[in-house]
Amino acid sequence: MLSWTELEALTDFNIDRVNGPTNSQSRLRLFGHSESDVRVTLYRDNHAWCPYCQKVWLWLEEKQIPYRIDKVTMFCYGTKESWYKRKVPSGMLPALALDDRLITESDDILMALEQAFGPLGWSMEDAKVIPLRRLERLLFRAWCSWLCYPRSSVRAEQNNRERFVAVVAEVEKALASTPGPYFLEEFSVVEPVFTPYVERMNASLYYYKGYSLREENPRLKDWFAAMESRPTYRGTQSDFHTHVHDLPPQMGGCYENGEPQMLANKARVDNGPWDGLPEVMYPEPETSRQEALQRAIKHYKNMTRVNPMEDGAFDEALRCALTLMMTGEACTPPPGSDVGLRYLRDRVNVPRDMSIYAARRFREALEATAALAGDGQGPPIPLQHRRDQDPANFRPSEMAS
Ligand SMILES: N[C@@H](CCC(=O)N[C@@H](CS)C(=O)NCC(=O)O)C(=O)O
Repeated sequence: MLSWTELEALTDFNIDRVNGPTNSQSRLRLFGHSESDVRVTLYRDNHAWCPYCQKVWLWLEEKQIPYRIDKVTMFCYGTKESWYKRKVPSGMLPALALDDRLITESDDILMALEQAFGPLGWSMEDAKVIPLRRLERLLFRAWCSWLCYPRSSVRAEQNNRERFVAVVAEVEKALASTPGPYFLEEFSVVEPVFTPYVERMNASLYYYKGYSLREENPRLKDWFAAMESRPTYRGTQSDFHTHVHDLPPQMGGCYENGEPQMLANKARVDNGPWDGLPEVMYPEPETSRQEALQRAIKHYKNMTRVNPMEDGAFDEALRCALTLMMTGEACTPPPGSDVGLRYLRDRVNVPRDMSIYAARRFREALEATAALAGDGQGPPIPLQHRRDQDPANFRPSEMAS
């Protein structure tokens, strides 16, 4: 098992958070401008999970508007910051400060940004965009009706599925009406409008219903591929594991249908193998392992503190997993590591902690090392809240730079 110093020598992963590719750790984005050009502050959740925040985030990144990011705790993760409640008494996210104006409601935010910086392709209020915004809400409601209510009967489950699939057919038709992969002739504001929930639908229906939105619908498949060709989207993109375990407290519950395909999908998202899941299809970057290692080194003290395993033993177990990830050499971790390592495997969050492929390699190494210790699982992921992920416990450690 390698020491922390030896592990540190195996990664030089580093990105320019201010001017480089879209990433969830930035606090300031300049796109080559100077700091005095910044007119915008985006208030978004610590977890880079809030869908309405992702919509505004993508828009700002696509338009390359210089902005600051202030991160706020969502209610189900911990205590809302009092400075934020003074600004936005409801505590709702996102909010955006534009010069001296504070704006809430993601649609109003996008419209204010359009006024200040011009539209992203077409305006939110363009006659082409309005029906597509309506279609997105229709799809959202059909998804909620299927996912978020316990099934009363096999027939009711079937009806909900059919209603959702019928709205998806409308989405396929809209995508087919232009020659390219996007909703309008070119990438536009319609993509940030659809992206957050289509991404969450793809994950949650695969896991809770055994339905693969991305694989069963050719136009959406092309649309996802086109989105994944953009570094902006890649930087905001989450994975199935993160979404399916973040959604239940946010949505007031997600209900499994218990069908064989659903059960197989669920086992795969939770325990692997993760390669090949229809959550990502662009080729893996060469730096994925280095990225995972760099993030683990930065945060291992906090990870150790919150882990149910005893600190010294967890430190060793984690180094075993990281050694495996970097060198391919398996090393047997201390007894009890199955629980400690699987606790962490279940709490790697994308894109908050690292990007999608880095998380895959990290989870894979955690699982393979845990399996050498036994088949014990960590404490279950809570369904009513996610205070196991309270950002107050993850303030940068002394190691952090
Ligand atoms: N209609 C609002 C919806 C925003 C919303 O529902 N935000 C949720 C997060 S997705 C929120 O801030 N909830 C409070 C919290 O979780 O702390 C918008 O479009 O901005």
